[in-house]
Amino acid sequence: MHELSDIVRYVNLARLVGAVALLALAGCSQGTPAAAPSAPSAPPSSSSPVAVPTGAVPAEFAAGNVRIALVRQLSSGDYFEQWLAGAQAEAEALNVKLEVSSGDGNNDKQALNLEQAVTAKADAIIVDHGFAQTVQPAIKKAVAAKVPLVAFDVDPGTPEAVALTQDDHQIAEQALGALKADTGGSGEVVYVYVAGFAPLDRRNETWEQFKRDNPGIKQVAQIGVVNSSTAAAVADQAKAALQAHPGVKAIFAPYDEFAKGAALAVKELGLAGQVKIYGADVSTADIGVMTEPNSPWVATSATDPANVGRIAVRAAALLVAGEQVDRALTVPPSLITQKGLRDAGITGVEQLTRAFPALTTPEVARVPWPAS
Ligand code: SR1
Repeated sequence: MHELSDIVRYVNLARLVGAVALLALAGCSQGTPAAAPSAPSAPPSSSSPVAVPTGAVPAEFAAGNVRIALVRQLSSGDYFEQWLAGAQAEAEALNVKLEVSSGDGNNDKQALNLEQAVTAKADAIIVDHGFAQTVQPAIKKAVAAKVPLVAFDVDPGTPEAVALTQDDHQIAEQALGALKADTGGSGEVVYVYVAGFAPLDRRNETWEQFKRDNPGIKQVAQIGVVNSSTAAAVADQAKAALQAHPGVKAIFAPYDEFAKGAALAVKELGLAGQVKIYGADVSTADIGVMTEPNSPWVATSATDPANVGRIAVRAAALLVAGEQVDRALTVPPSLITQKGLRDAGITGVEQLTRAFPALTTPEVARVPWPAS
């Protein structure tokens, strides 16, 4: 039971955030519904799922017999840790065994992990990031073996799989909208990007269009690296770029590890008054960086990664149960500003999701049976 003072505090918090933060929310894209590759006439696995009457917990879930393999390309960094925590929480709620592997940035290892998940006859597989050329051959095998598959942030190369994404174009649009508002649409910008990661490639499409639409914006340097210490590596690169281009006004860094690295560089060079950072993603640590005194990181566009992890597991569970799932699931982001966070006194993701209820999307891949 909430205390009245808690409710008043919450309402005030929501009002404050609503007033100062730019909310740019889109509905979830509802693509053509896709049946599970297995559903329901061709069961996907030994667990023999049947069509589920609404409201009844499917027998294999009640018995705790469902195994979902989560095959990851990357696992380090706030985004990936939060995403996993959400996936694990949803798996527990649905009484599913989540078998997690990570390539830790090694694409061959991820492909091997994926092959093993197919061979081990997982009831469903979630592929989390990855490069199309390394994961698509094994995804084809999963489809041929009638293992239902959810692909997050990687093109599965088959309409049989459910493709889950954040709205990456909107993520970039929201961050760049803030950049444009602050710079007046002109000035030198450092861009942080690594090609090949599907979400970054989509954000890059928006950046390229943004430059065409705003000829006053001059990209003076492109930097970027993705590895197990992305932020530190980007900090070094950003320092060099800022020293080579002393007129830079803004850094577009659409991944939180990029933005954290850029923030470190700006602070170390004493440029916080001159260079502002526009990022993507959010975590409690990110909120700490954004709200600390003199932080150059002024805006980020984000979903709640834990919520996205939850959706991936729900979508996979629905496929196992032979339920219809939209083939394309897109999670909308919210724009979170430094000012909004500071004004509302938000210090962590839990507070943030209370203030931005749109960050939680229970309607996406809703499971029609009760979860614990
Ligand atoms: C290396 S790709 C990093 C991105 O993946 C997820 O989509 C997160 O939003 C993050 O920015």
